Amino acid sequence: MRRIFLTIAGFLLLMSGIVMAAEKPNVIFIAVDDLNDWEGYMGNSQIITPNMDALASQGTFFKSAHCQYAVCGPSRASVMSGMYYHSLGFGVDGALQQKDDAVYDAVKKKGSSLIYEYFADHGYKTMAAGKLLHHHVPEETVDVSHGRGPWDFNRDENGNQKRMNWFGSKGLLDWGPINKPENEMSDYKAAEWAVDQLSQDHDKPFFLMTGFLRPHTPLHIQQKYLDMYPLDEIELPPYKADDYDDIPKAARETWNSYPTTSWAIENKQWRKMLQAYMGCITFTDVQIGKILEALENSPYKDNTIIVLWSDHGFHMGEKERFQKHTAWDRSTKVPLVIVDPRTGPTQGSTKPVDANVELIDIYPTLLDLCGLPENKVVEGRSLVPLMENPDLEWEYPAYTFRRETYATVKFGSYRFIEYFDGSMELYNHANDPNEWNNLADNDKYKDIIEHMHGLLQESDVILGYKESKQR
Ligand SMILES: [Ca+2]
Ligand SMILES: [Ca+2]
Repeated sequence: MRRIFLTIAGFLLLMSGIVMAAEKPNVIFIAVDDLNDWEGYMGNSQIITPNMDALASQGTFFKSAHCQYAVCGPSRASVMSGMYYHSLGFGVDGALQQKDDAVYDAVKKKGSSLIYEYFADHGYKTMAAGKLLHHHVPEETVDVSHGRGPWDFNRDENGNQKRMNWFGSKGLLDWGPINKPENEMSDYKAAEWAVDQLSQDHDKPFFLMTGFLRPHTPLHIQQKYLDMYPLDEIELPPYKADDYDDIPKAARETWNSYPTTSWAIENKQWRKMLQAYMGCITFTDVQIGKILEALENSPYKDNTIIVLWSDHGFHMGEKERFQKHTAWDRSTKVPLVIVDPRTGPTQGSTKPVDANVELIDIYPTLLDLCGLPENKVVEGRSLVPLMENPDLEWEYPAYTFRRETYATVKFGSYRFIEYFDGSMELYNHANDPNEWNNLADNDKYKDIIEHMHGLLQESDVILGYKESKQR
């Protein structure tokens, strides 16, 4: 009798465990490569992104989310670990660490786990396609992997990469139509794979990751996407020809091997570059739309959290530049959307969150939303309070660091930057959203500069900065 009772008790316990597991929400985790956050981007800008717009209107759109390192590999290491890049032991000395295995090992050494592994340890099935860490993720560390497809290039008849416009010494920045069918693009295949996962039954809650390669360069995309943006109708981003007159040498010389805006204007390429970037974004939006539609038509639609983020911003001619790497908002600021269908939008797209947040906040936010125990090693903070109340006072700084180059902080309406030679920049976004007027030499802002310098001093970010400076 006792034995039967125990068996029944065990059965009930098991059932309650299954029910509890079934109640855990699924997660769809979408990374987009080099997607900047042009103002109005998720709403009414010239870029055609109906799917990302719809997603933003279903949840919380963070208008001032910042990456912790404005280049792919280190930023992704931060997002996936929930830690500042230099806290992982990288970024201060040695080469820029871009290897997935090295990031994986570094996180283990800190006694932590990458975000999907943490979910796996708490009963989740993990699935991955595309670019997540710098390449993908170590395939043996996820339950199901599609791997990552190759970069899609326009190619000549011999299969060699065919450049159409830019013949600089390095880098992938080129733009124009690709002579490859859409369904052979790596991103297309990754989206189809994710759609397929959503059509299947899963016996556990899932953590489904898809990382898109576009709009990362080369900006090669099917002609039909370019045709959506007639050249003469393209609105150029804000540009000030003498913007560099008031910034330090270190700022002008932050890594860049790409054409300048002056070059693009002189050679009548700026609109073509914008057309290609926007075409690549629309192509990616179509791929994202497939996943959202598959979710909508699946039994998972009411119990699946979606997070969409980009690894860093991207200059498209603003501040005399193309590409990333800089300490300015155009490089550090990214689109971040989190949707929880169980609560819906707090106040929807009409009320985006203005607070400065960091991409390392994604990790603890997802744990919070899914009711998983806190990971104490993680350095970000849960954004759930902001999802519940977009107007909440949120007086936290957002830091970005670049090895041997700069440390920067966004705090309130101010952006403050310190370069390794001690030179500085200060901008007030309240009246200078383009960061054109450097206030660092203006005595009126002495107290603010001191405060911002103090924030960098206090933070772990500056530790990396200091050590690096001594080298
Ligand atoms: Ca990137
Ligand atoms: Ca300026």
